[in-house]
Amino acid sequence: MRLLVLNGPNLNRLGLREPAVYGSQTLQDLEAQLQVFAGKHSCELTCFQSNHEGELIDQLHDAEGSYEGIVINPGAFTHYSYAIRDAIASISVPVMEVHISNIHKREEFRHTSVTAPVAVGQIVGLGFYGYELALLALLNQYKGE
Ligand code: CA2
Repeated sequence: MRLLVLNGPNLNRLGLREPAVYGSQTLQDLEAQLQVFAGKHSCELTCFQSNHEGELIDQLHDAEGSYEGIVINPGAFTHYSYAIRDAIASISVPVMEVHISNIHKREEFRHTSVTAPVAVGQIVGLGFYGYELALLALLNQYKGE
């Protein structure tokens, strides 16, 4: 099974600022942790981060036929990007949304996700562990098909 993890804007800054919200580990730590996790589950994992909406959209489009599942943390695009929402809706690959922090406990503008309604599910507030759970959910769904 081939899986793709997409991280959106500013997630390349993990571990550098705001450790109380996002922890002290870096994006590189996260991706290394997920590679180990994928290896244990005999999955092939690709990780990609971008600060650019269009690049994330291109990755979603190109995933069709190349991946069986996608985990996405769209960063702040979560709250307003109809373009990313439409890109998720335009592909048949299942997409799980993840947020490191509990967006519902934070500022009002973070309570809304325009992307969650077109995702299989949403995991929030569990730190990096949320990405592992999202991968596991995709794996289980694929096995059950
Ligand atoms: O909790 C999450 O995973 C978020 O998707 C992270 C986004 C934020 O805009 C969403 O509302 C929730 C922010 C990405 C990381 O931003 C950083 C800011 C300072 C230091 C490190 C990362």
